[in-house]
Amino acid sequence: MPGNQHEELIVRHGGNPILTAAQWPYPVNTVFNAGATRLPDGTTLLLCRVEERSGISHLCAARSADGVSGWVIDPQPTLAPDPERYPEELWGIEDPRITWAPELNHYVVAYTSYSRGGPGVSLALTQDFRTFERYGVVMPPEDKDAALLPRRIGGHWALVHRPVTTWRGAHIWISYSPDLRHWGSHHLILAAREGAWWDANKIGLSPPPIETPEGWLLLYHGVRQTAAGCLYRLGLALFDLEVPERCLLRGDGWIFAPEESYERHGDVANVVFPCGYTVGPDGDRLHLYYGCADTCIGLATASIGHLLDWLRRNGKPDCASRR
Ligand code: BMA
Repeated sequence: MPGNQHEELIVRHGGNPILTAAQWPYPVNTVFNAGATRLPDGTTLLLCRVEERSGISHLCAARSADGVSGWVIDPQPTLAPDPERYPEELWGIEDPRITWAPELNHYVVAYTSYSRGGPGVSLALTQDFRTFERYGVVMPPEDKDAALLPRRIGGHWALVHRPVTTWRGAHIWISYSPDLRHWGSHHLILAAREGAWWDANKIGLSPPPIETPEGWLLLYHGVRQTAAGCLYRLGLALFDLEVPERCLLRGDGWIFAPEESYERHGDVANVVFPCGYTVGPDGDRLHLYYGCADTCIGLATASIGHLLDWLRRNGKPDCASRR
């Protein structure tokens, strides 16, 4: 392919952005970084991060029959910070990732709870996105970008997350738990690269891992720091289904990056940040919901088969790409 032509694996919806603050039934600053799921009746539910004009975020559900338009937005916050009972939510709750866990007959929402301690990972369980049972902080600060795998692995629940240390960058880890409350067996599963790489120094899980016959497909974001600010882009990696700490393949180049004006301009420029997806009835069509420049919500589609095919052609075992 000549010049700047690249395989377009992730295709933006022509009507983007599909959700903006202007559609909200109450005054807000911005809406972005939404978790997503398809409810049993086929409705697409987005659990949106809503930033108020205080800077504090809460979560608000938006429902649509076709996942594109006709959004019915809750008339008030669906899950608001509750710092009286959960002090870790003092400065708000952000960036939810939703996992349907059949064994629990509940959705498990992993979100960032933000307070004086820094951002940490909290869990809440729900069946209807109207009432929630909070489990509190499961990964203390600084940690975020977490999602639960939908089933136990070797008898334990698995949480992918992104702790930050002062030691050379922020990498993706996995931890295991018998009960969603007590976590251990921590493993680093994907490290940020170094130097000029697009995913140098800081990476994190984007939406929840996608289960495929070939492994857990992980869309992850890389944060490139430049003189003009940060650039958030997306890459792909594949992990073993039964030993998810084993990385099978990792792509070198990014596959999605801010290009459109609504991704390049906003409260935080140059950010594409998917926190959720739904899968079409064919089991292959991915509807990816992503925050654009921390200001609005976009939709893009991809084929899981094409993503896997790209990884087969462009990916390497991770040990080879660690440079
Ligand atoms: C990350 C998260 C996201 C946000 C992004 C860009 O650290 O906090 O919520 O979209 O920064 O500001």
